[in-house]
Amino acid sequence: MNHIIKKIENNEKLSFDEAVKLYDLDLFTLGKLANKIREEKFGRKVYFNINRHINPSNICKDVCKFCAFSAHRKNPNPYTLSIDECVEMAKEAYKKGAKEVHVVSAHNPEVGYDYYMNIVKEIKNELPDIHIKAFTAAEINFFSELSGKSYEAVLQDMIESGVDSMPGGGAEIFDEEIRNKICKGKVSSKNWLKIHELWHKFGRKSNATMLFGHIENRAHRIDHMIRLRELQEITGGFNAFIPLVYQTKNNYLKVDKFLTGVEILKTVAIARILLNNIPHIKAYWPTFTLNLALVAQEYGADDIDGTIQRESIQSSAGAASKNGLDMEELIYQIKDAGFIPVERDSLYNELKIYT
Ligand code: V47
Repeated sequence: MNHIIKKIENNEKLSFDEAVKLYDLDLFTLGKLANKIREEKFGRKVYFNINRHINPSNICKDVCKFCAFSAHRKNPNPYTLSIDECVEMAKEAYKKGAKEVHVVSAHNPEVGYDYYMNIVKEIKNELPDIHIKAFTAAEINFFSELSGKSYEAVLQDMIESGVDSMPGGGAEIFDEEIRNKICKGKVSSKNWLKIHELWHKFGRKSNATMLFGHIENRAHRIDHMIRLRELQEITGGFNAFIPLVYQTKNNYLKVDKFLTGVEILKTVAIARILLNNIPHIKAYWPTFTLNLALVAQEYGADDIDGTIQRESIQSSAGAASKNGLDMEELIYQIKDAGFIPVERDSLYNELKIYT
């Protein structure tokens, strides 16, 4: 184990086997190694943004077992927002200080390709200053199937419509066997990575998620992170890695045990160590709980996401993010945990430091 620790201290790249072994370290040793990297990069800063999630429809052609958002037997409330409703939500959020809208939808084939592009176009027309982070690689794969256009053409349309950056959703777990069990038929791992690679080649930034705490094991998580590390070596286009803790309610993917806090924190710390080439590690508070997301800042994370205002995907499965979080509360909590809250924009430019 000592030679692995030495490699980390010397900033050397770990192999797959070495990375899996990191889980055998105790939490404090791992945390110390991860925190050193975090503090060298960002000191005691914790980044957050003022944002608003917009989820245009919950009608989905896909059948991911972990999803409680999609309208199905357990959640029989299908909805599709009109473009005007989406624009109104963005305007209302902007008035409250939001700098970003985060648009992610279920894959609804009935509304057509233009519906998705027009949501972005209309928001951008009304609010040229707001950053639009929109459409996961899973949606882009769906748009390509729906329209018959290539990934490049879809991405080009997104840029012309006003999308600024891409969120990291749809990655789930790259291991093909697990992926087949939890979200068969959705974008393949290879294509998820391809879409982000193309987006980066257009000069744009994106995030990368990993859904963990279901039927995957530690080696699957390491494999996932290494595939991201390899793409980042080529493009440098990922801003943040976001490990999403699996929420267990109202869906069809049953797990015996919820992840322990220790396992979650170890995974954050390993992400910080392994993904040294991705600038930010986000402990997304809705799936961590705010308390654990703050503790995770001592274990390698430097970001907590934002105020969110409204969120339907994870909250449908049990996360406490339905109505977002008040900014004053977020700032208070970050300070009380001994960190410096820094409001950032979507590309991590610092907007305000709350000393
Ligand atoms: O890919 C679905 C996840 C993701 C559950 O880029 C679940 O800043 C936990 O893209 N338990 C979509 N997670 C959300 C997403 C996202 C979220 C936060 C920040 C960013 C970013 C992107 O939601 C999906 C899926 O992995 N999800 N169901 C669940 N039961």
